[in-house]
Amino acid sequence: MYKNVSFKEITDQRGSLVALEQGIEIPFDMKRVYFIYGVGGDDRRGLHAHRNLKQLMVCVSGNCKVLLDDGGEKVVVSLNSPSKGITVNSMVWREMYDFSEGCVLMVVADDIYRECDYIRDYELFQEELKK
Ligand code: T46
Repeated sequence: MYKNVSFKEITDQRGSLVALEQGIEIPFDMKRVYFIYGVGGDDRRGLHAHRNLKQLMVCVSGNCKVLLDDGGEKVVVSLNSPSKGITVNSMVWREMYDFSEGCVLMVVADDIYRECDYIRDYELFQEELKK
């Protein structure tokens, strides 16, 4: 359903740097990067699954929680470091919540934005899992 990933931090007296390279830290062909920020602490985002999309999620600032649900198991992952993230497979329901002030969630995706890849209804998600 998901995998924890850690990135090398290059740190000196000026601070730290993390680099993500396709084929090394990013285990798929990268087609899109987007950022989610300015989310209120009581707001919940996601609430959908993707039919095909694979993604890498990293909180590059602040922290948030991600509920992942493959229809059988549910797990909650805390994203709280710019040097740690998760890769999330297709057909996983996700909900992001508990965003800290100043949280910036970076997501790298293996495809461009296609609304037809989204399943935004939980019952439909369960039905499609059975196919
Ligand atoms: C995901 C989680 C982690 C675009 O026009 N282009 C884009 O690349 C994206 C991602 C979204 N949009 C539009 C579609 C909606 O009108 O931006 C609006 C907000 O998107 P959405 O409500 O899907 O945002 P989240 O935060 O619920 O979900 C997003 C991603 O959409 C989704 O793929 O896995 O973050």
